[in-house]
Amino acid sequence: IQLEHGLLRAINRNELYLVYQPKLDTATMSVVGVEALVRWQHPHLGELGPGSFVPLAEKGGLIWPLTEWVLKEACRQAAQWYRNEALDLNVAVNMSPTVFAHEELEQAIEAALHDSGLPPDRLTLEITEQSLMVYEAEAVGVLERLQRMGINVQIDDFGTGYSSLSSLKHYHFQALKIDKSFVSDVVTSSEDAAIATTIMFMSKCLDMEAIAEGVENEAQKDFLASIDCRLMQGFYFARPMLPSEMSRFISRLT
Ligand code: G
Ligand code: G
Ligand code: MN
Ligand code: NA
Repeated sequence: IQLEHGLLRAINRNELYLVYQPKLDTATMSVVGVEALVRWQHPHLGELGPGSFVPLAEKGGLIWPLTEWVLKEACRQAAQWYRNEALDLNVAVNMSPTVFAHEELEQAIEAALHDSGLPPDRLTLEITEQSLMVYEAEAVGVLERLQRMGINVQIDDFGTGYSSLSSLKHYHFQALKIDKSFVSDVVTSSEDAAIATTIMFMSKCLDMEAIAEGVENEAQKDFLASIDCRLMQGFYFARPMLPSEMSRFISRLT
């Protein structure tokens, strides 16, 4: 409860900040986008990760102001990278399921794009399968309108939810993110290897991309490459970093 009170203050006092983790096309070793991940520099507790306050925000009704802030800041940063450093990066924001019930969601996204000048096709929303299930009625119309504007939608943690296959019937997503729980043992577990291979095959048949998350070593990368998975994200390539570190990271890749 205390952390919750603090969160609203944190948003207003700029105690939150975003770090960004690259998503790479490993065939060309180029960055295809970055995922924004929120951090809280707490005045007494030090740096907090999203695991310690995002679930609280979801329960306590503060997820909306948090999401609004993240959207605004991520768009601002992406536009700034382009203007100041000629870095043309697609930025992805994680969306909690409950924000799809918020009537100001579309307005807030449009405002974040408009105020920053970021083109809609440089923004990606990472949503979970739960968003499609719990708020189905709301989410359908909202997602379709956002996609028509050019915004990308990717399914995060794919395969760990409940509604995966039926949701694929009704929507076209830009990409499925293969959850890191399948990637971590993909080399040694025949089950995980089968799941990753199947998600790859299915995404191809459905004309969607697939991005493997949580890639931590070369063996995982090589296995994924062997099943034609080019898009990867994980500590093996890069940890989430501050905006000021991105340009150097990218220039070292080439
Ligand atoms: O950065 P880290 O690996 O600790 O992230 C942990 C979890 O927090 C992930 O599931 C991630 O999707 C989630 N997360 C990170 N940033 C945000 C955010 O801005 N909004 C929401 N809703 N979730 C986030
Ligand atoms: O749920 P979501 O996919 O948004 O979660 C992203 C989280 O995964 C972030 O907290 C990020 O720090 C974490 N992450 C990113 N790459 C790796 C990795 O290679 N290994 C592990 N264990 N976690 C990772
Ligand atoms: Mn994510
Ligand atoms: Na994920």
